[in-house]
Amino acid sequence: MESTRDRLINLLAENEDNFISGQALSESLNISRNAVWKHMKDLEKDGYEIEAKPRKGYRIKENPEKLSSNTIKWGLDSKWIAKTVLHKQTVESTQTIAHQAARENAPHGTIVVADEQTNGKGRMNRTWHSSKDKGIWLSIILRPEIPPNHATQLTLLTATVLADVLNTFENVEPLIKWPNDILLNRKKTAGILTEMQAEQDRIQYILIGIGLNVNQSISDLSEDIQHKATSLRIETKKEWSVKKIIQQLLTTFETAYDGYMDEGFGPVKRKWEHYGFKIGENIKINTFNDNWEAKFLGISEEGALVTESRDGKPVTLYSAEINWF
Ligand code: BT5
Repeated sequence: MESTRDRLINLLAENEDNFISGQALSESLNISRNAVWKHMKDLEKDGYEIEAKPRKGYRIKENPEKLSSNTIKWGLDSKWIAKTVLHKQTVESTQTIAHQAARENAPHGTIVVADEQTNGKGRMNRTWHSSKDKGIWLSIILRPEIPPNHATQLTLLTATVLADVLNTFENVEPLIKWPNDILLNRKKTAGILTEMQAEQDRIQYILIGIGLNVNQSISDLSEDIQHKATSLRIETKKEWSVKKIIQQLLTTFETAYDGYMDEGFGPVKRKWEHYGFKIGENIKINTFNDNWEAKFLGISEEGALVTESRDGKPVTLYSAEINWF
C-alpha cells in the first residue's frame, strides 16, 4: 500500500507546473486540510521546496537531491523499471537486500539502491568500495524469460548501458574491459556483479548489481585502488547529480533490455565490441598450460573472449588470465 505521503507526492508530481489547492488535496487523500499542511512541512524538512500561494494552493518547486524512493521516481519516464524502488541509507550490500526482496516476489524491474554500502561485493568475494553519497550503488531485479546460460548476455548488455550513459558526458570516453569493467582513461569507474537464482532450464530471478563512481575525489578513493580507479568527477572536474544519473541509467537500461528481448544479442555484441578495450590490439594471454601474445578479436555469443591462437586462427577462451596493461 502506498502511504499518504507517497500519494501526496505523486499528486504534486502530476501537477508539477500548476498549483493544486489544499482543498483538492484533502479530498483526494481523504485527510484534513490541516493534515495536508503538516505533510507539507515534513516534505520541506526532507528538502522539498514547496511554494504555497493563498487561494491557489501548493506546488513543488524543487525536489531534493537526496535519494529516496520518491525522488528517484520523480520525473522518471519508464515503462516497467523502478516502479518499485527500495531505497536504504546504509546497507551491507544492495545485492543482499535484493535477494531477499526477490525471494519475497518483488516484481521484475524492482530496484534496490543505497547511499552507502558497508560490505559492497565484487565478483569472487572481492570488495567493492561504496562511500556515502559519492556514487551509484544499485541492484536491479529481473525475471527474464531466457535460458539460464544466456544470463551473461545481460551482464554484457549492462556494460554497454553504462558505457552509453558515460558517453553522454563531454570529454569522457568510456571503454569496456572484458568482461565487465568500465574504464575512463584506463581506470575503472564502474563494475557489474550479476547473480542468479535458477532451476535447470528456468531463471527465477537475476540481480544485476551496478557500482558507478560519480563524485569521489582521488582522496575519497580507498588507497588500494587509487592507482587503478577513477570517478566521473575526477575525469570531468565537476560534481554531478547522483539522482539524475540513476534516472538516466534506468531509462537507458530499460530501452536496451527491451531491444535485447526483441532483437536478441547481435546488436548488444556489436555495441560491446564498439566500446571494447584493446579490441584489435595485442594482449597477453595465460591459460593453465600456455601463454602467448595475440590480437583480441572480440566476444562470442556467450560473452567469452575471442582472440587469436598461436598460429593466428580465432579461438574462444572460456577461462584465461589476461594481462591488459
Ligand atoms: C565488480 O567486481 O566490479 C563488481 C562491482 C559491483 C558493485 C555493485 S554496487 C551495487 C551491488 N551491490 C554490491 O554489493 N555489489 C554490487 P570485480 O570485477 O570483482 O572488481 C572488484 C575489484 O575492483 C576490487 O577487487 C578492487 O580492486 C576494485 N574496486 C573496488 N571498489 C572499487 C571502486 N569503487 N571503484 C573502482 N574499483 C574498485
